[in-house]
Amino acid sequence: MFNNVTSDDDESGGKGFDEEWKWVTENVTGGIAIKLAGSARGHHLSGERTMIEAWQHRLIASEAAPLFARSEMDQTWQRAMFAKNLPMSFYWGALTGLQNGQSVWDITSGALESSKEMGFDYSFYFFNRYAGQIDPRTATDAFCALHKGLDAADTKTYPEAKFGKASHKNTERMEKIIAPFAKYGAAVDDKNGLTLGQVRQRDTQTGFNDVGWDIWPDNYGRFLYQIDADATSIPLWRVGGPITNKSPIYSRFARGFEHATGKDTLYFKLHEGFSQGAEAKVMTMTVVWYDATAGSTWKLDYDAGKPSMKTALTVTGKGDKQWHHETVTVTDAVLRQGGAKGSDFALLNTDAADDIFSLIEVHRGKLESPALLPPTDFKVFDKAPKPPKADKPTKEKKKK
Ligand SMILES: [Ca+2]
Repeated sequence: MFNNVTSDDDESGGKGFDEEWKWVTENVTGGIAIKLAGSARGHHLSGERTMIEAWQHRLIASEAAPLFARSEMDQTWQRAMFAKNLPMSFYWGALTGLQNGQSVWDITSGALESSKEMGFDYSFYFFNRYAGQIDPRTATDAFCALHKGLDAADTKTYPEAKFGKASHKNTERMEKIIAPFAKYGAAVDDKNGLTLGQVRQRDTQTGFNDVGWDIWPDNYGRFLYQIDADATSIPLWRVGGPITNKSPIYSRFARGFEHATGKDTLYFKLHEGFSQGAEAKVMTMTVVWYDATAGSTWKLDYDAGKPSMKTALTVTGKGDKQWHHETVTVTDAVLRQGGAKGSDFALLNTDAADDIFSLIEVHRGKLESPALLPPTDFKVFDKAPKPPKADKPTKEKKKK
């Protein structure tokens, strides 16, 4: 275990332990363990993009010496932002940890004891299903959780000439970035949180923000990737309206069709190594979608090694405004990226009414046990969240 031994490139201001990191990577060939400080303690925390970009490629599908990463959940889960919706916070925190490549998530005994009655134990099962899947050739499962984060530190996507100077304190720039996405549900619950580092965010932020500083911009996933996401689908936030402590976990982020602008298909491909050989394979796919409109139709197609893709599933909406899991097993999946745009799977709109999706999972073979579903009925936090640790009066205030 080499806590804090990181290269200068991976630390802000180049203040890593470069010499030590070089020694460790050259000499410790049997396996290296590191700590990803703060990983999985929330989502849209400042700095998460830099951490993911530094570590994910070393932890997942890497040909180098095996690397292993842990992080623990502290009391963050009892603070205001997390407690806004516990199952939702744990779920998207777990996805952020998985995106980092985090291998082990140590949970405090208090959180473990509360997890069943408060409905967030599902996130631990989800994390465990994927955390050990680091080699695409032997991985049993792949997933893509649809998400867009508006990263104000990204000057390529949001040029300074149009949106203003890229600085962590420039909330005007962040508001300009989020404005065009307000129609898709993007919002800022706590403006002050936009300017904070992740330690202060976890302690004091009171709600969810969809724009942030150095936050993860794309889908979360393992070995399953969406192709041309922004050109073929729209991002969605807070599906079904403002987030409450009872909102389903999936309502936080999604993507969907926008028939009016010709965005009618979500294309996905597996990691190159996941599906090998041209023979027919048994695969099980699960799609989590939001049933917004009665009569609206969509379908799931897959690459069966034929000139055109084959349909695995067709669905017609009832309009019950609920999230549903659709699971289908096929026996003739080839999945060599032979579909449109080099895809293995596609979610297609088959009428003019738009549909919304949050998660697609692929399991090698048949399901050994029924799909584990997040609880729809759980106990909500009945006491006020813990007050921030940092909000003790400062010396400055005491003088007044
Ligand atoms: Ca439709």
